[in-house]
Amino acid sequence: METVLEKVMETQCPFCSVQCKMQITEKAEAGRITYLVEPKQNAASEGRLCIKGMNAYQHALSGERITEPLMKKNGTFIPVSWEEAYQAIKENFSRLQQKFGNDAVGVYGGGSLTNETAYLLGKFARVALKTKYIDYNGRFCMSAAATAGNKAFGIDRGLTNPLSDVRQSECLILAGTNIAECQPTLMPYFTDAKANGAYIIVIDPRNTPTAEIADLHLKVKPGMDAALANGLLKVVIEEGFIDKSFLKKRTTGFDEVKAHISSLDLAAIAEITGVPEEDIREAGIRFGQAASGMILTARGVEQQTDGSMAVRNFINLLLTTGKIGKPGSGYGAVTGQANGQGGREHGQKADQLPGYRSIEKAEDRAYVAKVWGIDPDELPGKGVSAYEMMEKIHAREIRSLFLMASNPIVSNPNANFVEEGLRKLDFLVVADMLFSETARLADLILPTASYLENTGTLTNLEGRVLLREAAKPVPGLVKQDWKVLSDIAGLLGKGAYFSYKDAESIFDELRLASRGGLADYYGITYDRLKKEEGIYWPCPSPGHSGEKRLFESSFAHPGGKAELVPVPNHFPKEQTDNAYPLYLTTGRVLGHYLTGVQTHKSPTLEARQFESFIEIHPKTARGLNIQDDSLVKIRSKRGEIVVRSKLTAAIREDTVFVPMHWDGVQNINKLTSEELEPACKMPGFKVCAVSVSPLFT
Ligand SMILES: Nc1nc2c(c(=O)[nH]1)N[C@H]1C(S)=C(S)[C@@H](COP(=O)(O)OP(=O)(O)OC[C@H]3O[C@@H](n4cnc5c(=O)[nH]c(N)nc54)[C@H](O)[C@@H]3O)O[C@H]1N2
Ligand SMILES: Nc1nc2c(c(=O)[nH]1)N[C@H]1C(S)=C(S)[C@@H](COP(=O)(O)OP(=O)(O)OC[C@H]3O[C@@H](n4cnc5c(=O)[nH]c(N)nc54)[C@H](O)[C@@H]3O)O[C@H]1N2
Ligand code: SF4
Ligand SMILES: [Mo]
Repeated sequence: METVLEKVMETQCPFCSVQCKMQITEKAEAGRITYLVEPKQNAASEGRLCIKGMNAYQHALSGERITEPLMKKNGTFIPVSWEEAYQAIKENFSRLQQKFGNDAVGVYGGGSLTNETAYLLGKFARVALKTKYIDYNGRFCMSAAATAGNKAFGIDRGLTNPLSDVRQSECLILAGTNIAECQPTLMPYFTDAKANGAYIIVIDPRNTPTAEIADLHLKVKPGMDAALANGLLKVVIEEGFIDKSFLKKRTTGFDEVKAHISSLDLAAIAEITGVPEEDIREAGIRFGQAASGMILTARGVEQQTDGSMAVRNFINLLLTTGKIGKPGSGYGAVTGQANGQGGREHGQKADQLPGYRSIEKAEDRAYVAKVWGIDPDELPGKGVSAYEMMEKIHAREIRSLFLMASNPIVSNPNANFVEEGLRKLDFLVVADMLFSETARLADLILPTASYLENTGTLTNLEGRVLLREAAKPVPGLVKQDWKVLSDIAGLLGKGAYFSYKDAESIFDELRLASRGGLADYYGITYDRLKKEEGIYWPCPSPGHSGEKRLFESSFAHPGGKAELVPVPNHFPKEQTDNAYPLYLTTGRVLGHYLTGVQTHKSPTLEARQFESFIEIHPKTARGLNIQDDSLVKIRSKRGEIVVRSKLTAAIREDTVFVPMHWDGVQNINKLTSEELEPACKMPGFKVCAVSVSPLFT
């Protein structure tokens, strides 16, 4: 009888911010290998998995993994040893830094990295390379909400409440968040809330599967959320749903907001937002009346050239009605990537040191320099945001880039410009497990571990820190990200600062570096994480249980008060005209993840959706002579792409939607605009002006 070999892997999904736990069983039987994926009980996902999680083993175990270092020689990738790869890094970085200064080498990270790697990447840039240029893809993801949270509350944590609060909430506003496709395992929280009698308001230019559960859907014109929130505030204030004692005791700035709102006209807001006045009124009354309420925003509101202010206006609404810091009442920026939360706390951001410390504050620099064993004066200053780094690459100020866990040619706005810049680099190093469109441009590719092979912590959308242990050894010559960073630092003569024996030893240093900071991880240990179902930060001491619900008695600003601020009715700069008559908005579909590098390698997911598409209203399509299921050309001032049409009345007539998961001729970011939000430097991915025409006439 043939023996059946079984290998059981306990892990956590590598994709979105819920961080569902799962078990993958590999069975070798009769010459065939099969995989059984089962969800595992854990607090956020409550034992659910979505289709991406079910199939996440496919890319990690696929034959397309990069398993050895690859160096481009005469235009072709040739396998090389790690020694040769490292030597090339040392030579090129040293040569370019000697010639053009330390800042000639830039570092670019990502929100799928573990906390340990994200922390180490920041230290690697500042201590090993001594460059000020480091930023990461979270700039495109979380930066608007982060800026808003910091300014309004004095702290930025995705959800201010645990997810379980959703079920107790009487009114939920879901603004620019498509949870049903982007965090699918969270949907039962919302359907249960509805079953418990909650009133659900969805704000989105499209009827998404999330909008399906709404009692009221406000089909807003792209980019007009700040104005819509002003309308809601106007109703709330005029109808008297103001929590006066909360405003007085716990906030500042309401009088200015009230004066600003009284100067606005509701009918005009209805006109500019494209939402009927009676619907704005109904939404305001429902939210104002409810005894508890939560507002969740995601990229629909945030990826705008006024993203941080639009979020602040929704926070104004929460504060005005006193709906925060209580069971069933709070704010949530629905985080995106697996470690979208932790990845933004520990120093990958241009102006940031671990624990949300600031690279511009003397006491923060001194504290972190002490943990790192260096002189504070050796720490570089702040660099620039992700897209601004691409501009510096274009201008040849940055000559070499070390890229870990991102595919910027597809995910940056104005992608043609970004690609042009990256091609000019003297030396591009990409650390990845798979070939991305950007990796193909690299001079050197370093093969790194997938989630199955890399131990580390990730912080989910609630601010709950979870430990994901490696489930199998690395394939081929692959190394963990943290190991690669430590090795290179050693080669650059900084080994004494990077002598880690494992991920846990990095985490222990991160605990110290974050101690006393806003995102304080000091009390969290691997031992605790193995026993508990995840621990919320801030957790300042080993005996502390972690803060599930923030702001119960005070906000994080000195003085303890939250800040309201008047927000103008912002209009996106790029408006439609005769040449570009439609608004383009962009986003996601259930079965693919970000630039698709991983999910396109999954046959199951790929079979569900193997090409991109444009959602266009049938009436609009008719006017343009566009048939359903036909190829169309979409053009903006910056470029053009070709995708297939999908006629649907689910979208506004003046708007089209294209997902972001495809590269090359389907790369939507060839069309999007480089204009950045002034405060947080978020690009306005969610609106630009385009023309659409049939490819064949
Ligand atoms: N399946 C899947 N899940 C994912 C991801 C993925 O790629 N695929 N990515 C993960 C990541 S990193 C992130 S950041 C999150 C993103 O999660 P979401 O932000 O929920 O996803 P998006 O589809 O980008 O945008 C959400 C909605 O905003 C709407 N929208 C567009 N313009 C506007 C506007 O002007 N105003 C308003 N109110 N809404 C607008 C879109 O129609 C869309 O339905 O998802 C995470 N989960
Ligand atoms: N038009 C438009 N553009 C957008 C958005 C949008 O809504 N519209 N959304 C933006 C948002 S929210 C985001 S988050 C960005 C994301 O966009 P990107 O930063 O490009 O993210 P990914 O597509 O996930 O690319 C990640 C790469 O890292 C690799 N990788 C995954 N895990 C690891 C790891 O642990 N280590 C290493 N070394 N590599 C790893 C993957 O194989 C892949 O090649 O896109 C942004 N771009
Ligand atoms: S993609 Fe998100 S919701 Fe789906 S299984 Fe993975 S972590 Fe869970
Ligand atoms: Mo994201």
